[in-house]
Order: sequence, then C-alpha cells, then structure tokens
Amino acid sequence: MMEKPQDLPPGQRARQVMPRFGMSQFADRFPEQTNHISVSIGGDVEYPLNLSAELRDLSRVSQTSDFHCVTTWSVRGLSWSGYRFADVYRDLVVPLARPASGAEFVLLRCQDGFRTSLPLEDLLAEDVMLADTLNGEPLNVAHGAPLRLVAPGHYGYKNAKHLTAIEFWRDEFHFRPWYLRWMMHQRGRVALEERARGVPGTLLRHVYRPFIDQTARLFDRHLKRFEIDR
Ligand SMILES: Nc1nc2c(c(=O)[nH]1)N[C@H]1C(S)=C(S)[C@@H](COP(=O)(O)O)O[C@H]1N2
Ligand SMILES: [Mo]
Repeated sequence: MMEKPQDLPPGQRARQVMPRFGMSQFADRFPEQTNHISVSIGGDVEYPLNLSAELRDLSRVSQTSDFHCVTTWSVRGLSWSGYRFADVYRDLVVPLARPASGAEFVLLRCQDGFRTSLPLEDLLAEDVMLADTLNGEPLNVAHGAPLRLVAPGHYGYKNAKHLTAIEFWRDEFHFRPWYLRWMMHQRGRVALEERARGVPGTLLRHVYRPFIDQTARLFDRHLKRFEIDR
C-alpha cells in the first residue's frame, strides 16, 4: 500500500527549497564567527560560563524533521545533527552553571542581534536540538552557522540561528523584545497554531502569506552580497 504523505500542520504549505528567512530587519545582518562554536550560559545561574569544547563530550544525535515558518511556508524532511538540548541542559548546564530553581524562562541570543525565548519545558522536548549540520553538511551561514536551535514543534522564529547565548531566568523581565509584542507568542507551538499572542493564527495566515516571496528574495540578495564580500 502506498503511504500517504504526511499532512502539514494547520495553515502551512510546503516549499521545496528552504530559503534564508526572518524578519526583514535581519536580512542584512550576519554572524562574525561562523566556524567556531561558543555559547555563553547565563541568567539566574550561579556560575555563568561558556560552552565550546565541552559540547564534544556529549553524544551526538541526528533527526529528520519538518520546519515551519510562521508566515505559512514549511519545508519537509530536513536532516539535522548536533546535540539534544535536554542533554546539554542536564549534563552541562545544570552541573556546571547551576541555574536557580524556577529559572525556566529561557532567552536565546544570536550573533545577528536576533533574540527569542521559550519555556524550559518546551526546550526539553525529545526533538529539540542544537544543530551544527544540515543534510549532512556543516551548517552554512544561510541556515545558522555555526550552531542553531531546531525545535520542530515550534514556529521558525523560535529556531534561533547563529546562537551565541542561552540565559535561564526566573521571570520574563530581562527580555526586551525588538518587535511588536503581539508578534511573538510565548510558546509558538505549530500544532496549536500559536502564531502570535492575542491574534488568531488562522487570521495571520492571510496577513503573512503575501510577504513570503519578497522576504525570501530580500534575504537571498543580502546573502549573495555577503558571500561575495567575504
Ligand atoms: N539569528 C536569527 N535566527 C532566526 C531568524 C533571524 O532573523 N535571525 N529568523 C527566524 C525565522 S522567522 C525563521 S522562519 C527561521 C528561518 O530559518 P532559515 O533562514 O534557516 O530558513 O530562522 C529563525 N531564526
Ligand atoms: Mo519565520
């Protein structure tokens, strides 16, 4: 019997090729450090520290998962490898940094100035990774070199590229968003269509869709210029 192709989550449409993508103000921002992994661990922790070589002590994991941008494009079947977030948390963050109890609001900072957040609980899901390869190649600049978060159950804007810092806080106070506050949901779960806070996800499908192609072209233009200048 033929296997039925897996349905996409509500409101999503498949795209064949994954574009470099994001909010347009990040289209011309690129990471400085693309071949050396270094992630600082901070927030309400006893011992702030930097993770780099320590990551290599963890067992590597691979997974194939779909990717869903809030603007409704999805790419199926991406193969990632790297480290499971839960392993990083349990084997490195907890014993070495010693987060305060209740430090469960997690802020992710990126080299291009982008930042996003997720509840610790969501980050500890089985399929959440810190990835350094995509489809068998080292992660390139387009898709988040040298290290990015992969959280397939959450919209793209939670999947931080060019990750540089992870902070564990007891409250949201330290998170100064750069975007309109409604645009980012606290959790952003794809299955529940949590595209934004307070605005119905079904409505936002139609708001975002017309901007996909022009945004992808804008990011592509800047990426080509960056690659030529480098
Ligand atoms: N550092 C950083 N991470 C980011 C973004 C960004 O602009 N900067 N954009 C987010 C959004 S909205 C999406 S859809 C995905 C896109 O990932 P891609 O460029 O690998 O397709 O990255 C997310 N992570
Ligand atoms: Mo996105």
